Amino acid sequence: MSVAMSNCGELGWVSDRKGYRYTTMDPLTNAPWPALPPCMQQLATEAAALCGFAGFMPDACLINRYAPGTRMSLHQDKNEQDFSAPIVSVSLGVDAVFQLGGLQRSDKPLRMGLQHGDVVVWGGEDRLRFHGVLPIKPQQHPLTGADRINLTFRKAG
Ligand SMILES: O=C(O)CCC(=O)C(=O)O
Ligand SMILES: [Mn+2]
Repeated sequence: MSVAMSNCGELGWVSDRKGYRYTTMDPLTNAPWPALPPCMQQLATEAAALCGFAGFMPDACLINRYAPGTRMSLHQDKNEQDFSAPIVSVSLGVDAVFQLGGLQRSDKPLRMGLQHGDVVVWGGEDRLRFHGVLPIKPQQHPLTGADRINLTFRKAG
């Protein structure tokens, strides 16, 4: 079982039999991705600015849904055009353990507990750090049940 994904914003991250890429259209509906709600864009822009990345304007918001037992293995976000823009990641629902590694896959990652409402920003010299999420433990959250929702804001294009 893997993480379920959708998107909002101008560009969406798609991973399917044809590989992975950013697209302007949702391949399931053949329609553009829903617009990024202004309040969400504002949250991402303000969080980035608080961390020293003024003027961050995301054009992509990946929505990941983690059911119990699902994980995201260590990876780099490196399919965006411009690595000077940070990544802003918002956690909702049940708790998770985030792994923040180094610039080599073999670097030992730090483990950080993430709870509903937590926001993680990484950019600058840390933009290409490996990161991932350990398998989600069975638990309940009043808003999302057993699931974790993660919103990842990026400047992709
Ligand atoms: O779920 C998370 O906290 C991280 C998600 C992530 O790294 C990604 O979608 O590329
Ligand atoms: Mn990532």
